[in-house]
Amino acid sequence: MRIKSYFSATVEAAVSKARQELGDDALLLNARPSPDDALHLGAYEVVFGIETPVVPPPAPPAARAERPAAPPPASLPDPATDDADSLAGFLARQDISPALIQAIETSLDDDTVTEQQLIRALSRRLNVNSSLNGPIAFVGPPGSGKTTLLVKLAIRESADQAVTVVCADSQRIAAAEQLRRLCLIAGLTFEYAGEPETLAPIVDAHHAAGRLVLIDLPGFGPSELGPARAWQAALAKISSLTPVLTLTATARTADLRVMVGHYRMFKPQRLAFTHLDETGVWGGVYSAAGETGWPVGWLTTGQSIPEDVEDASVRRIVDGLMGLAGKARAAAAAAG
Ligand SMILES: Nc1nc2c(ncn2[C@@H]2O[C@H](COP(=O)(O)OP(=O)(O)OP(=O)(O)O)[C@@H](O)[C@H]2O)c(=O)[nH]1
Ligand SMILES: [Mg+2]
Repeated sequence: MRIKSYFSATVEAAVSKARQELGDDALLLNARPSPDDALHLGAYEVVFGIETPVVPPPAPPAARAERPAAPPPASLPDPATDDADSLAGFLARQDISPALIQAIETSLDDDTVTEQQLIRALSRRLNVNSSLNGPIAFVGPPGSGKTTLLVKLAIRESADQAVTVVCADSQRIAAAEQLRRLCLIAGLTFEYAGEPETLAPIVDAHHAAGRLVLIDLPGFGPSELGPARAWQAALAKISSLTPVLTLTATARTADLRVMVGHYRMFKPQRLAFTHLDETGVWGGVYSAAGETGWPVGWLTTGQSIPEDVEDASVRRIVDGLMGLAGKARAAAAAAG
């Protein structure tokens, strides 16, 4: 949604100016006396939102710690040509954390590791859980794809159970309004918790009515510890809550570890990874999941709502890690 302000001597005149330019579909978000520095433009300001494609706005550039470019999927170590370091080298090329590389090497304890042994060793450190029971809150860094994931799941799940989307946000009126519009279009029940103390009663009421409740929170930057604490305290009052830490798969393993540290205060019980369409390196996903032990719930692979989301599976993550998905595609393309 694009936001635009109009100023005039009266609210009515400002609204009519906006309607002339934007048409009847534009949404009135706010009307207020003009701030001091805009008084020369008119005594009143009205703020309108104009619908753009039905996806949330792009993340601010600083919000993600991305790799410069996604390297192609790493190939499996070839015992015939690689030296004794090849396993560690292969795992390091996938950006698996040094601690996990060491643990995996130790567990294999053999210089001649077969592909199946490696797959088993990698798989042992992963858990997955995509169940959608009880209230679920999506937490994570700004722009990590929380709202997009929530909407994808809400739409997909609404075929099987009643879903309520709760927007927990005391500041970003436009973001809340955009989510409300999305829910309206998708036929989902929408609730807005504008203050932390309103959140638990809203969630508990919808949960008690037998509905799946999905809670959208804003991302909190490093300087927003105050609001983050307030919302964390609000989440702590919700019974049977599952907080899902939503992270971008394009971030480096070391950066993901820092984000996990920041968001531990929300007591995440699961992980979700987004932007998998933008990287061939799965070491961040693997290391965050392997080091925390938190089950991975979902993987997202694009902006399309609701299509670009899949339930996580150990097989999918390990295949991604070993480049098997790419290999299988290449083999299929060559065959047909
Ligand atoms: N390519 C790609 N883009 C994605 C994916 N998931 C989300 N996006 C895009 O990333 C941007 C940010 O997504 P949001 O869902 O708004 O992120 P957010 O975490 O809710 O952002 P804040 O609420 O501002 O913290 C949007 O442009 C999304 O369309 C994905 O899996 N792949
Ligand atoms: Mg959001």
